[in-house]
Amino acid sequence: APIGVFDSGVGGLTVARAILDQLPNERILYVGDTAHSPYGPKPIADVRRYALEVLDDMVDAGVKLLVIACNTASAAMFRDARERFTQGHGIPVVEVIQPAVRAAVRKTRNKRIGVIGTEGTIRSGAYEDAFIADPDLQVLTQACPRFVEFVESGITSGEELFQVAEEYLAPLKSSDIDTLVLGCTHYPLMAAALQYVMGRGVALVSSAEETAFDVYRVLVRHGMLRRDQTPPRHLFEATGADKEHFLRLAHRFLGPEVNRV
Ligand code: DGN
Repeated sequence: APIGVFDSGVGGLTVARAILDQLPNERILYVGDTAHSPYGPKPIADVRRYALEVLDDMVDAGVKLLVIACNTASAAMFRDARERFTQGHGIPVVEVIQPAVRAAVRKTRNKRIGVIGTEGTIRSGAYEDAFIADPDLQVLTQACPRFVEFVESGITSGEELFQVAEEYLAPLKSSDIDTLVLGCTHYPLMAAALQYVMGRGVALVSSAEETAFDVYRVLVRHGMLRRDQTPPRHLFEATGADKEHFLRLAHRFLGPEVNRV
């Protein structure tokens, strides 16, 4: 059975990419809810409803594990997904917030951590909640809504992006954070620009990479690693009508593995 990787659109392909790199023997069924993307600016209740509907379909399609590869969806409905699919069907659910938070806690030295994400993610307070175990931590959050547009139009460097990034990140820079969580699927694609603006002294945490480590851990724990050594086949699907657009963007996020939508 494949690993089900779910996102609001193409962004979760950065998570799929990390899973393909770290677990090259696993099969992936990817579904991007392009019919309803972007999730970032939408009310949390709507995001929860859309996401649960797609996850229901993925469970019907027979996935062995669900990965909520979208920060906004994770913030909106991770607990609902656990209740519905893990308790209800015995299917483990991995999301993107907690793996990144654990990595940030390991990395920070001065206990000042920044988190950037969509409006929905930041407004939900999900990151602050996830960091709460250590009361000494100072968590500074910043919504960066325009980054998604930039990345989806292929702009991941250059003067205009640089200026917007300077503006968004100014409060985090002046608060002396030493660790920055990239709390949105699109941000790993502009990591160089973010690293440049923040300076090399700030450690970036990619939730994509950390989530892939978590997928491995959960597969091992449940005895679910794929044993078949034949090359795995993947499937990449989108709920929206414009499959061409999805495919074009998907190649940018994932590379040549996107073979069918
Ligand atoms: N996938 C979304 C996230 O990680 O928050 C970003 C895209 C969006 O829906 N705005």
